[in-house]
Amino acid sequence: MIARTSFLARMAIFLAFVAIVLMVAWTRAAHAEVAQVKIDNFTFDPPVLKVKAGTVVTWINEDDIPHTVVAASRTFKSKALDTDEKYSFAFTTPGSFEYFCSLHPHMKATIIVESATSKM
Ligand SMILES: [Cu+2]
Repeated sequence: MIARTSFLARMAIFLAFVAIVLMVAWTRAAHAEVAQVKIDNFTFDPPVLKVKAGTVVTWINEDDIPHTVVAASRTFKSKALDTDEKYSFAFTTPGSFEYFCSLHPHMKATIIVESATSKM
C-alpha cells in the first residue's frame, strides 16, 4: 500500500513536470514569431506590416530584377537581393520603421513594431 501510494505520487509529479515543459514549449513557440514581406513587381507586399517586438521579418525577392531593403533611418540595410534571395531583420524596438529599395527609391513600405505585450 505504501509502495503504491509513492508510485502514484511519483506519477503525479512526473505528469506535472511534463505539463510544465509543454506549457513552456508552447509559450516559446507562440513568442518566436516570424513574418514575411514579398517583393514583386516593384512592390513590397504587404506595404504596411504590423508585428510584435521580437519578430523576425524576412523579405523575399520574387521579382525578376534585384531589389534592396533599406530603412529610412538606416537601422537595417540589405545587399542587393537577386530573385528568390532573402533578407531578415529582427525587430526588437517598438516603433514605425519606414524602408525603401535603394535601387528604386519610389518603392516604399513600413514595418510597425508594437510592444510584445500589446494585443494585436
Ligand atoms: Cu527595387
